[in-house]
Amino acid sequence: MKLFSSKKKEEDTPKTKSRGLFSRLTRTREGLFGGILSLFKSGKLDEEVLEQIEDQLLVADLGVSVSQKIVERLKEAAASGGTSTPDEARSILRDLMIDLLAPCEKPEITFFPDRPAVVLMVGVNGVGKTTTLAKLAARYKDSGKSVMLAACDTFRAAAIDQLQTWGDRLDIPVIAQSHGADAAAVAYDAYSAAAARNCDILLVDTAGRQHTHGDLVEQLKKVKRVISKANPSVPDEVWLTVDAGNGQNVLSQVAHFDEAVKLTGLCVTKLDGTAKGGIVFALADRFGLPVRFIGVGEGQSDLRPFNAEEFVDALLPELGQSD
Ligand SMILES: Nc1nc2c(ncn2[C@@H]2O[C@H](COP(=O)(O)OP(=O)(O)OP(=O)(O)O)[C@@H](O)[C@H]2O)c(=O)[nH]1
Ligand SMILES: [Mg+2]
Repeated sequence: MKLFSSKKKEEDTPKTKSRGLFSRLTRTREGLFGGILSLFKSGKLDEEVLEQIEDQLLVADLGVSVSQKIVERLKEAAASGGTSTPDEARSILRDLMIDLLAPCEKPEITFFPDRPAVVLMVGVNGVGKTTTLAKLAARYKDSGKSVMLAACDTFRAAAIDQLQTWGDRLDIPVIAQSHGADAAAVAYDAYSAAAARNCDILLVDTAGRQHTHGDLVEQLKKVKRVISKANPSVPDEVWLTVDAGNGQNVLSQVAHFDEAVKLTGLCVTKLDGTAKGGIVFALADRFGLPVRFIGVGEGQSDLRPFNAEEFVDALLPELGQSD
């Protein structure tokens, strides 16, 4: 077992400091909600306009069920005279969107005085698991927690180095073995090391795997099983990272991973680079799992705790801004 730790901490430069969520969600906002608000402005919400709104919602990956709910609600409001101005229509849409997402707001996790909390990060290849884990490590460290990382992606040759580079940058210890080692054994050792050092939190990186690949999913189950031999209460959290750009595909990823390892939360990444941010609504509607954090860039500070109101306000421009 290797225990890496480095002394040097890179200062946060102004470039890596967080910018407003509004500026990060431009593509989804412009691709979707700008168009809807223009439709609101065009006048009455008649059948034709509502159909166009539904089409826009579907294209933006909100999914059939959410799109229908929104259109039904707008239809009801229109029938009772509640959408006679574009502002009223926007406000109804905003409230409904917040109501859909609010049950998924739960960024906090439980810490324990006598043992590390354990978060197992899972997901398909390349969605941003390792980067998200590193951003989380930075966040917990900044809030005064002692953090340890476990390099349980022993599958991809460069994965251990990638996590180690983050560990060096953040001055956070990384527990790793060599490429090809048994990921479950690394997880077990990492928990023992984190417990021995009285760490507050152990963040476990795992290899990307297709949710449809039986053997790889079995290996992941083994990681979960073996770490629980070190302490039957862990892992406390199993979070699936999904790339928002994958659109509707993320729904089957969630279903498969949940069945295999019982998810306790989602991290939705790459919302900065996609017009498919509407998938967060489809996820909320279909699974109701907490959306813990959202990724809005590659930098260390580009991770936000998910907040329904903030998210909706970043997607839905004020009417004066939608032109
Ligand atoms: N724009 C953007 N890029 C991101 C975000 N999160 C991760 N990335 C980038 O996505 C790429 C893949 O990220 P990784 O963290 O290596 O993904 P992974 O899921 O660990 O990949 P595997 O371990 O190979 O399965 C990297 O270039 C990251 O910088 C995000 O929120 N926004
Ligand atoms: Mg990775």
